[in-house]
Amino acid sequence: MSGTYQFVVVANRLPVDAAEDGGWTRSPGGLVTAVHPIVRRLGGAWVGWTGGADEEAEPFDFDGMHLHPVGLSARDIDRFYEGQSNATIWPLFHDAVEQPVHHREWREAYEAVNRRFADATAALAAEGATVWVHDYQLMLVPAMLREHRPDLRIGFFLHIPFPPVELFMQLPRRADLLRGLLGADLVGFQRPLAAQNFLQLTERLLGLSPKEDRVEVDGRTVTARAFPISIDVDEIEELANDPEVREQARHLRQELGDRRLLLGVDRLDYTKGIEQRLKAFHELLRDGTVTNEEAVLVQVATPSRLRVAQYQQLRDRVELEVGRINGEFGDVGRAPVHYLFQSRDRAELVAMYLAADVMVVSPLRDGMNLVAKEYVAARVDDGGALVLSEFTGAAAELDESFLVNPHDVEDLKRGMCAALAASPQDLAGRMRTMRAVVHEHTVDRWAKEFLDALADVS
Ligand code: ADQ
Repeated sequence: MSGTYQFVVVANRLPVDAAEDGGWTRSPGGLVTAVHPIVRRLGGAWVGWTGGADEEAEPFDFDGMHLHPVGLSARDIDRFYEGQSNATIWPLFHDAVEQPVHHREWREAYEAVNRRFADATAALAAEGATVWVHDYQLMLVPAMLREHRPDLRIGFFLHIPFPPVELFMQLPRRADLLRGLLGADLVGFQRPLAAQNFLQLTERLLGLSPKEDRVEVDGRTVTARAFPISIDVDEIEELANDPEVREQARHLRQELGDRRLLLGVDRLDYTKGIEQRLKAFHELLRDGTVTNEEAVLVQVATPSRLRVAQYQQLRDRVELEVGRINGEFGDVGRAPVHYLFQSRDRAELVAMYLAADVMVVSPLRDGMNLVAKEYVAARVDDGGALVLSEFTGAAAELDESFLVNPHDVEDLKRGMCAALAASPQDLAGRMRTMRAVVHEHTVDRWAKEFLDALADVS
């Protein structure tokens, strides 16, 4: 059975959020911003979950896209989303910085939900259509789709890192997952090393013979290549030039007095190195390298995956550490750490980026990290300093930042101090170079390069 859509995007979430008036609004975020115009231009469809439990929403049209919801029950959310996706695959693919948890029922739910996504997609896609599947929640979809619809051109993009062979080998039913990805014609990764890991694994696990960026499987060729994702630079720059946003940034600086502002902005996730950042700042205060009169750390942490045990424990540890630092070094009306367990809108984020002297991005492992790129795009004044973990995909492009190893607190402290001590001329030079990189490589270009390559390889 085939449908009528020539282009179908398949992602865990639909590109919309439920609005208060019962309707829908477009979700924020680079992926949606980049892919929406393409889907709209091609009159395409998007298959994904609405984010609610047990929802049997009917397909609907939104801003030129046909949206096809896949309903998840409370049990699916528990096992497929919070379990297999976020407590097994997510930690394992991030260097196992938290212990991955393995459960048979989770794997079964993952397979069943992937099957539902694949079936919905197979029914929507026209003969010979292009399908673009996204991310670690849906790694079985390419093979499931190809089984029914060998006529389709299938691309897959992984937003998170792909682990080294030895780590991937820990996964129960690991070959199934690998075969799932091999259903695609083109498998895209953030970094070349991830593509290499994937190709090596096809040799080690399935006895295939990868050559350069390709591997032959079942008489087909699968290409694996890096397509580093980026951001909507124009959107960030527009906000950064908006007089209201600039006023907000000035106001923020005034509120904090003449202290230097260090900033962290992340989902509250153990891969983001928030604890390491706090520890480094704590030690700088303890050593007397910085004082509460001189510097302040603002940490914005978006609530994320709150029902997963590892995230609840992380929240407790982070809040304990913030309390400790403020208790030890704070004063009435002057706390060294301002911790916001909140999501902020884009304009407010950009105002914070503009106000920050030092942006600290310290993940233990991160596929790309868009916050680092957003900070650079926001600094239309060429000001500010970026401290960036070597373990992010972004580090390969933003090598004029202060690169640090966040596993080594001493090195993180060194990076933060170097950024605080650097001269304005040095910082402006670095920022100009990084801004040129981000300008050159936008999220539109990323989407175009992936889709052009998909058209070429298949
Ligand atoms: P994430 O792990 O979610 O993405 P990141 O790339 O930093 O991480 O993107 C986060 C986005 O959320 C940014 O656009 C940021 O502005 C926004 N955000 C973060 N904290 C916020 C807050 N408190 N309030 C409002 N907005 C906030 C995954 C991978 C990354 C990869 C992306 C895209 O883990 O490695 O870069 O997908 O592929």
